[in-house]
Amino acid sequence: GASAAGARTASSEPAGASAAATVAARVVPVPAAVRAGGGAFRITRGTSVEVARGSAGAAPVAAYAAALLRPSTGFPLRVVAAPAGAGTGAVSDTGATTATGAGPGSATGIVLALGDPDRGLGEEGYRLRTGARSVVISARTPAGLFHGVQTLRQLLPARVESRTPVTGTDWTVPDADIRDVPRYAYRGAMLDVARHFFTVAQVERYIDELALYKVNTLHLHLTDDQGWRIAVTSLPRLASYGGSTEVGGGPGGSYTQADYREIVRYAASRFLTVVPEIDGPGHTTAALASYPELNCDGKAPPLYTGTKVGFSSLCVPKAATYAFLDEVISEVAALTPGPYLHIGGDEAHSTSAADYVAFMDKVQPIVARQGKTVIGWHQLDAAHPAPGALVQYWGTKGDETEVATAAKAGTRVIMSPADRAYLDMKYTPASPVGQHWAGYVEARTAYDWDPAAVVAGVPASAVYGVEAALWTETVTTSADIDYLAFPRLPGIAELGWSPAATHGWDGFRARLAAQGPRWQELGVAFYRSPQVDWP
Ligand code: TNX
Repeated sequence: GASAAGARTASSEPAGASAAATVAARVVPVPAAVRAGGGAFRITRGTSVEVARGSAGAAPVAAYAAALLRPSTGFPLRVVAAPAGAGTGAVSDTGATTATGAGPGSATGIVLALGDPDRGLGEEGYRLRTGARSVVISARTPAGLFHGVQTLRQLLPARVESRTPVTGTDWTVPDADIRDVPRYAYRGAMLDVARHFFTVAQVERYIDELALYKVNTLHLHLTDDQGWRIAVTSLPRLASYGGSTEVGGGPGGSYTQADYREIVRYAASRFLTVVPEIDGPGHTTAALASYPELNCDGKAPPLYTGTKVGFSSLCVPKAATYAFLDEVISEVAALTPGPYLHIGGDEAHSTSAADYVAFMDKVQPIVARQGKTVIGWHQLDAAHPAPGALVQYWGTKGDETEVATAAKAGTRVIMSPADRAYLDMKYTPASPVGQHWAGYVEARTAYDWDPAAVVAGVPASAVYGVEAALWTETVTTSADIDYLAFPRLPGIAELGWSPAATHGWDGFRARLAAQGPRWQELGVAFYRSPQVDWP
């Protein structure tokens, strides 16, 4: 469980061990370290959300926190700047007394403070301390504060997620002093918007679900055989024709550049980075159908609405292929503030091995010229991954020597083993949606593994993070997304965030059970796995 260090004796509140137990029974991902705080804190009608002195950068997170808590509590939760002269105790203090809000002149309410006096909170860590008069969240960055707010949210009763006031609720934050930093810098979720198209609103709904579990990266699989989903100004037929259908022959759809910018903006407001994927050389029928010159024989194939893989390829020897990729990648890169651009590279079964290498040798420099870091599916390791590139491992065997060799040479790995982290796998043969080529993936299977031990010979230091992937051949609605993602997504999220030493199925299943009522309030139609004792 979370480390239950130094119980304090100064108050009659629970000792450190029980504060840790309370937090470890509720919060996903389980925090790195929990001890006793200065007493429980009750949110009331008079509570404000305070931006600490010198913490102007915390204001957007304060506004977010207030907006999150207002509907269910019905409280005004005014966002205020720290009163002049009032010490919040949040930035400079390292001791218990002021931090708990006990001292005269200390802040009251929910306090957000930028600062890391003890050092070590890094880019995304936070500290959350309760006391009788305040709950203080401090962090070095707004992202850290945001993650701290997600913890605060999960410490409150599940009814806090209600969109209408729940009167008579005791909104008490249990006693705690949490110090929490992520295990991995990259904690992703992929959504395949190519096999079935999902609207901006549907993507934003998923972003909010991801943020609750401290996921910090949204990988959008924007192109595949069945659809091209992002408008490219210089190649308009990609979206207008290539985006005009989907698996099963429905109308498909595509994002305008404004739509995509909106997704990027919304993701950023939840501290998620968007990684766009332009898949190639395979998975490219939508592009090949839109522009005949991309085909070696100059003939456009028909649009494709089935679910086979591995039958399409861009024409590797043609110069037109790279002119095309240059246009696409430069436009997509310009719309994307994040550092990464995913170039796919999976299942290129209709491209010769030599052509595959030649293709990757040409595409990676195009990405680099746009100032982006390449991510590719792990087949890229069989070619020449560019210096600094990352690969995304989606195998199930763990014996791929080319992945180990590349990792030892510096290619970082994002772990998405299909038999663990593929959210499109069915839970059991009875699951109404999903596939099962990588097996059935129950809640425990999705959680009970170690990202550092997936592929033999990959040094633990080469593992950059984890990603839960949701392919959508069988997925058509937000309800389908919710069903497949919950409860497995929080398992992958915990693997990405919590220290390896906290790992344990028994503790996790108890925390998962506590999430059930929260999902009910949020309207998340989750899979009631029989492995979890849902309340
Ligand atoms: C394999 S995994 C694929 C996708 C499919 C998925 C279905 C990977 C990189 N490629 O094209 O959608 O299986 O589970």
